[in-house]
Amino acid sequence: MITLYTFHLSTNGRKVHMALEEAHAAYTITPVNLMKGEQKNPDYLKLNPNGKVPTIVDNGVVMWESIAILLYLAEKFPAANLLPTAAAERARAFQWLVWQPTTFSAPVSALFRQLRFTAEGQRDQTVIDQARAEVAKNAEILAGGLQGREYLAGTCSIADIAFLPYLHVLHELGIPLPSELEAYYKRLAARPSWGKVLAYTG
Ligand SMILES: N[C@@H](CCC(=O)N[C@@H](CS)C(=O)NCC(=O)O)C(=O)O
Repeated sequence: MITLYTFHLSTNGRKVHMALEEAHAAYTITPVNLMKGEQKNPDYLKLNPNGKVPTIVDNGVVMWESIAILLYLAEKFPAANLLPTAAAERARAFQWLVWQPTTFSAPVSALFRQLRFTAEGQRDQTVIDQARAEVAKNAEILAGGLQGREYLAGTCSIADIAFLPYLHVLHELGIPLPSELEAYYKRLAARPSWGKVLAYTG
C-alpha cells in the first residue's frame, strides 16, 4: 500500500495523485495542510526535509520530488503504460518531464500567487506582465510539441500528467491558451483519474 502525503490543492501533489489513479494503485492519502504549515512539522520533515508536498511512502521506501515519484510509479505499474518504452518517445517524455518543473511551472505559480493570493492593491504589475509573457511563450512551445499528436509522447503518459495541474490553474485564472493546448487540456481533464483528483478535498 502506498501512502501519499499531499495537500488537496497542491499542483505537484495532484500530479502524483492522478498517476496513482491512472495506475489503479492501492493507496491512501495522508493530508498535509499547507495552510496550517503542517509541511514544516518535525514528523513530516523526517520524511521530506524540504518541507514540501508531495511525498510517498511505499513499503518503507520514502520518496519526494513529484517527477521522481511519477517515474517510480510508471516503472512500478508497467501495465498502466505511463511511460513509452520506445527510445525516441521515451526521450520525448523525459524532455517534457524536465521542462515542466524547470521552465513551465514557475510563471504559472507566480501568476496564481499574484492573482489569487495577493490583495488587488498590493499586486505587482511588473511581475504579472512578465509572468503572463512567459506563460504565453511557454504555451506556444507546449502547443508546438503537440502538433499532430494527442499526447506529448505516444499515449497518455506521466509527461501529460505533469502538465495537467498547471493547465488547470491557467484555466481557472482565465488565461487564454492556443487552440491545440485548450483541446489537449480538455482531453486530459476528461480522464476519470483527474475527476478523482478534483473530487479529493482533503
Ligand atoms: N520540486 C518539488 C516542489 C514541491 C512543492 O513546491 N510543493 C509545494 C506545493 S505544490 C509546497 O509544498 N509548498 C509549501 C511550502 O513551500 O512551504 C516537487 O516537484 O515535488
